[in-house]
Amino acid sequence: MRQQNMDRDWTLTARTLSEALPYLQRYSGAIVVVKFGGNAMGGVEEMADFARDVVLMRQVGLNPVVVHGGGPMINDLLKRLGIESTFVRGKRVTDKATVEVVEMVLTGLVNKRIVQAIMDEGGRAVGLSGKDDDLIVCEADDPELGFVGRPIEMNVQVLRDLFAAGIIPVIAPVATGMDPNETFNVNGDTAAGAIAGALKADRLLLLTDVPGVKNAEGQVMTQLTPENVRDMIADGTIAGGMIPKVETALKAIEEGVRAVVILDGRLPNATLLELFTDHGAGSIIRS
Ligand code: X2W
Repeated sequence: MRQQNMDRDWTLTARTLSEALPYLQRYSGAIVVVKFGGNAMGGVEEMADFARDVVLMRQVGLNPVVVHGGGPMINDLLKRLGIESTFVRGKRVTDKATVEVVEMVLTGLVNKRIVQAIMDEGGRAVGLSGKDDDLIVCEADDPELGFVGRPIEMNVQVLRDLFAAGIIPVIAPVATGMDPNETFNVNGDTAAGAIAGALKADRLLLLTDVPGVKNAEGQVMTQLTPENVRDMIADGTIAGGMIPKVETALKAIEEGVRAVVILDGRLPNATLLELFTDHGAGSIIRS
């Protein structure tokens, strides 16, 4: 319906769309893996905003893949069940009882919430875990961590089949092992990196709750090479929770991902800002 609404600069809306054309052309057919972390999810509104951006990506000819986390949601249920949980080097120590809760929360609650949000925005989404079609096969990462998996074999054909059908895959980071009945808990960033690497994705977007990779002065570095990142790890500028993220980025680039972006998923339209504007968002890492 035509509106004479003067509250908003509609000319600007039209110009923004027009300015996005070169980006839309550049990314046509591109594979973009988006890691949506539990801390970036926020409430119902933030989830709907994220879903709308992913549906828009698909609508303009990209092939988005969502790989999600859900650490805070796993913590909630473990707490309600009275199961203690600890982390070693950013990964959850996962015993038999814990891995059952992880699988229930990630492949059930969180995965279906995201699928539903994408459907509500008019897209088509199918939820999978690493077990479906043997998408992610793992071995134990470290005996100290129990059932935490490190991906050793990826079977991404199912994702290509979904792209061809116009369907957005939504992946929970739970994997199968070499032995029957094995279940592994995989760090969400690790799973997203392995999927992006196996697909040789054009972009891996790691949505988190910090603005990007910071230098020693605390400023966000907008562009980094893998060499810069290695130097910043060696001299201690990159520390703590950012280390697993940048290590995932380096590995993904080695495997053939063109660029990895670490950005704040709580920013409105974070993914669109990164993909379709001159402004960009967060820190881009590429050779
Ligand atoms: C994670 C999987 C979920 C995740 C966990 O159990 O919390 C390991 O630590 P976020 O929200 O992205 O942190 N797995 C091995 O990665 O969630």
